[in-house]
Amino acid sequence: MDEPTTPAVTRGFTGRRRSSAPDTGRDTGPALPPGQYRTDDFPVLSAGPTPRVDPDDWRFTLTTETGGSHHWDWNGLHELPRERFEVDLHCVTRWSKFGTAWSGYSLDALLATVETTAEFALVTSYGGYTTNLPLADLRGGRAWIAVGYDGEPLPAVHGGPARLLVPHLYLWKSAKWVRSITLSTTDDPGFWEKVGYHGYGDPWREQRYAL
Ligand SMILES: Nc1nc2c(c(=O)[nH]1)N[C@H]1C(S)=C(S)[C@@H](COP(=O)(O)O)O[C@H]1N2
Ligand SMILES: [Mo]
Repeated sequence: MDEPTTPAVTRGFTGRRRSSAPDTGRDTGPALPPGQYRTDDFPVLSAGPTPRVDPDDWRFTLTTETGGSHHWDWNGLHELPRERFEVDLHCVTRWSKFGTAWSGYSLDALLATVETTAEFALVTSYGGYTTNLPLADLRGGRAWIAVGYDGEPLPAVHGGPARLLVPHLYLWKSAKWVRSITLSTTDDPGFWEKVGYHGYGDPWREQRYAL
């Protein structure tokens, strides 16, 4: 799918300030979360082989705690309002990459289709990767199903055709090759969370591991 010339919403291109970043009183550039270093590369971190998902076969399912569900295929996803956004990425392995440019669909738009009082979300990928986070962190214009990176379709190694992107949390929460989100009243740990990664993963509070 080509990048649309007129995105429905454009945000985040104005500058350096990130909502979750502490105000350092400086305007000389972005602050690094504690323990991070800056890189201009875009490292690839995958726990297994890269699934190759044809957009024609791609399906995304949102399921609520009562079993209600909503499905999108590739065309259905692209009927939602496309957003372009620029965000900083913070990986728990300590690299941060500033000012990455994406396009995709706000989780707010997808979540608007279901009724839920659940507090937690479990995200599952093609290939079996999972990660958990509070549902609140998928709301408020802070999480997207990303399909474009740097003006191109998202490459498979970075999660194409579609990945979750929740940049205010460590990047392991941003499930590549996203397939489903299941809403739940219980907080069920995902792939890395089961082996000791933090349940929430706020880079500004350096929540790398559950102690
Ligand atoms: N499906 C899936 N998503 C995943 C991972 C994975 O192994 N499988 N790794 C996570 C981790 S630990 C990181 S740091 C980021 C890396 O994203 P990147 O390869 O685009 O840099 O993807 C996250 N999402
Ligand atoms: Mo990571």
